Amino acid sequence: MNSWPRLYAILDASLFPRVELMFDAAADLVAGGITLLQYRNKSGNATEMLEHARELKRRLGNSVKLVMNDRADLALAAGFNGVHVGQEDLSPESARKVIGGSLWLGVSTHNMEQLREADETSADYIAIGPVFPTSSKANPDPVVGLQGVRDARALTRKPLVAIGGINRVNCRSVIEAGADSVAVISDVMREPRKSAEDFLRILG
Ligand code: TZP
Ligand code: MG
Repeated sequence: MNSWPRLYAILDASLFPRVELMFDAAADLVAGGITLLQYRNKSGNATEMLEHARELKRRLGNSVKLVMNDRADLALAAGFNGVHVGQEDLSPESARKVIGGSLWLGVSTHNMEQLREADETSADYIAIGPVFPTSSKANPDPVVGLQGVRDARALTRKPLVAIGGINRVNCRSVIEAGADSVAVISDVMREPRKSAEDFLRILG
């Protein structure tokens, strides 16, 4: 990818009462211009996650880059483009051993100490957040605010993805604070195609 996408949509399986609705939402996001999509499933088992992931890959093909949340093994098995690990998942270097050199590795951080540490790893991008209050994550860390994004920007040259409570109203301020990209769950899920189009227009 030449430049890191401004909008990183996260497809959270828990938001869909039926899996077909999740696949529809994913297709709508891509129709709205999404080029980077993460599959996140905090309650599914490996079988279900792999099934969903393979189906996403089958339906969306190469029109979007796909990233698996938490599970390096499933990213590889599903033919995804990358994996995203948090502070309680495999360490970045262990995840890297699983996925090898060519898949992307993203790492979540929630404060400057974690960010500095992630910057020393082979991570391809670093996420910082929650920037604003969020209801999409259980037990979120304290919000870092726009100042947290500015501080993070000063500490890494890797692509910086801001996450948490980002919507169409505040996304511009997050990019202006130094993020390369905004990762969004709730504000791209209500009306996926339209919100993706809105975000991309606003982020220009
Ligand atoms: N990590 C930090 S905040 C968050 C995650 C997964 C949730 C982001 O969701 P939303 O709905 O965009 O606030
Ligand atoms: Mg995780």
